[in-house]
Amino acid sequence: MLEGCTPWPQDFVRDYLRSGCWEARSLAKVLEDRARQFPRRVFLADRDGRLDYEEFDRLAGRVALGLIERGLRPRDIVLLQLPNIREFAIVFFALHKIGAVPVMCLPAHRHSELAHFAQVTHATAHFFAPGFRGYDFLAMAREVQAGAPSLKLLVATGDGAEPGVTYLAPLMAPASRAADRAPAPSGAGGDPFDVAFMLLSGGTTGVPKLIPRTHADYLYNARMCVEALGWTSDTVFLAALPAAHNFALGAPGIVAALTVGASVIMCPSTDADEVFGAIERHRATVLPATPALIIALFNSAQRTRYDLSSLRQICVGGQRMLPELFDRVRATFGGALPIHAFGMAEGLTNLSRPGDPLDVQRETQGRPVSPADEIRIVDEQGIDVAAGEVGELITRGPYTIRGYYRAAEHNRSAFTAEGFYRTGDLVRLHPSGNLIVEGRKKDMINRGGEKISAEEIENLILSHHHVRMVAVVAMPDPVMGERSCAFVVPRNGASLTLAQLNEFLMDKKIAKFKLPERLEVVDALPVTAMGKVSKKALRERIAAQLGIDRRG
Ligand code: J2J
Repeated sequence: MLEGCTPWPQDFVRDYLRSGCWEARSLAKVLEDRARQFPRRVFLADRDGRLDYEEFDRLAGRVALGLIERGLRPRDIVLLQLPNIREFAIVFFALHKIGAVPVMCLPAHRHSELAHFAQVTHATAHFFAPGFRGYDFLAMAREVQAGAPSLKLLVATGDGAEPGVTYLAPLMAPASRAADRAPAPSGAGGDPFDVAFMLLSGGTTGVPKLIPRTHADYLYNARMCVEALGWTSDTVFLAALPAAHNFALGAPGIVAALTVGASVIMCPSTDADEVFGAIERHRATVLPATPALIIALFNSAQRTRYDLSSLRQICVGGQRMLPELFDRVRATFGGALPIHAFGMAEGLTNLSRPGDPLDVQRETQGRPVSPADEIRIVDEQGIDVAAGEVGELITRGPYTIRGYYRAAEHNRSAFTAEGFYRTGDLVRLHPSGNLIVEGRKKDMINRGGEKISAEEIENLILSHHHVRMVAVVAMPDPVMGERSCAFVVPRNGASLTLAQLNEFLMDKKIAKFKLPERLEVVDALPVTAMGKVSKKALRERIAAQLGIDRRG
C-alpha cells in the first residue's frame, strides 16, 4: 500500500479475499468492462448532453493519454477540485486509467486547505474549473502552486491560452482521435488493493485528515449499497450534492451506479430549479440529499411546476433525518421512498432498507450494508453497553480504513488497538438491529451535512490579537440543523464584531462554510470539574439564547 497508509492485517486481507468482498479489479477496469457490456447505455448526463458508456470510456482514455503526455505518472497524487460537471467524472476515471491518485477536494476549499493537501501529499497537479460560481480559481491555483513546488501541472476545464495551464477541452476533443487508436492506458498503475483516491475527513482536528480508499474496498462498498437499495441498470442517479463527498461519489453514488451500468446526472448546483429541472429532464430515479437540502426543496415555490414522478428513492444523510421529515418526504415527492443514509468517508455505510417495516425505516438510521461490517457500541472505557443503551459506535470491516494518511499520532486515538475506527457518533441499537443516531462525542459542527472542525477554527481565531480565549460550538438551526457560534473572551479592553472576525478569517483563505455565523463576546468560558472548557454548557447557553431571540 502507498507509503503513509495503514494496511489491513494479513489475516483480514485473507478473509476479505476468500469471502469475495475484495476482487482484483480496479475502478478503471470496471469502467472498461461496463463500456464493453453496455456500450450504448447512458453513463453520464449533464447540461451539455449525454455520454454513453463507450463514449465516456473513450473520453477518459483520451484525457489519460493527454495527461501522460504532459508528465503525469502512475502513483502521482493530484488535487481534484471540480464541481458536478462531466469533467469531474472524466478526469476521475482518466486518473484511474493512469493509476494516479486524486485527493477529492471540494470547490468550496480555498488556498489554506489546498496548500495543506498539496504539502501533505506532494501533489503534482491541480484540476479546477476557472470561473465556477464567479470565483477566480486560476488565481488561487497559481498562489497555491507558488508555495508548493511539487505542483507541476495546472489543469483547467474549458479552453484558453493562459501560460502554464493545460486545458481539458483540447484533450477531450475528437481532433485527437488518432490517439484513440493508440492502446489506452488500461488501469496501468491501478493496483486494485492499493489506494485509488483520498477523501477528506469532516474532521475534528486542526487540519482536515486524508482518507485513503482502495479500489477493492470502495468497489465493495459501492456494490453493497447497490444491493441494499436494489439498484439496476435502469437507475438514474442525480448528483447534486458535491460529487467529491463520499455520499455522492459512491456510498451510494456515482461509483455505485457504475457497478450496475446505471446512469448518473451531474448537477452543479443545489438550487431548487436546477435540481427539479434535472429530475424532470432526465427522469431521475434516485436523489441523494441532506436534510437541509430537502427542506430547501420543500420550501421552494417551484416544486409543483415540475414533473417529479420518476423519483423512486430519496437518500437522506449527512445529518439525521427526523421521522417527521421522513413523513414529509413520503407525502410530498409522489411516492418516492425516503432512505436513511448514515455513512462516513472513513468507510461504514448504514442504509435503511426498502423492505423493512415502515416504522423501522422511519425511525432508524439503517444498518450496515455488509454482513462483514463489524460494529460495537461502547462506553467511555471501551466496554460494550447493554442492548438499547447509548454509546459510541466503533467499527471495522472490509471497506473501513485502518488509518488516516500520514497521521500516525492521530491514528493512535482515532482507532482502537484492535483496529476499530472510533466514529465519535453516539448511537443506540433499535430492537430491529438497526441503529439510531442519538448525538456525537466529536468536537465538530455539522452544518447542513458539511462538517466543520471546532479545533481548526478555534486555532485560527486564537491568532487574532484581540482574542484571549475562544470556543466554537454548534447552535441549533431549523434548516441547517446546526450552525457554528464562536464564544470569544477578548483581551483586556479589546472589542470584536462578527464582521471583523469573519474578515480576519477570510484573510486566512479558508472555505466560507466554516465561518462562524454568530459571535458571543463573554468575560469567561465555563469549565468542567476537570478544568476543561465546557462546550456542553456553551451549546445549552446558545440554544436557550436562540429560543429567547426567536420568541422575542
Ligand atoms: C446522523 N448523522 C449522520 C445520518 C452522516 C452517506 C451519507 C452521509 C455521509 C457523510 C457519507 C448521518 N444521521 N444519517 O459518507 O456515504 C454524520 C456522522 C458521521 C459523519 C460522517 C455517506 N450521516 N452523519 O456524511 O464523512 O456524524 O459522511 O460520522 O461527511 O456525518 O460525515 P461524512
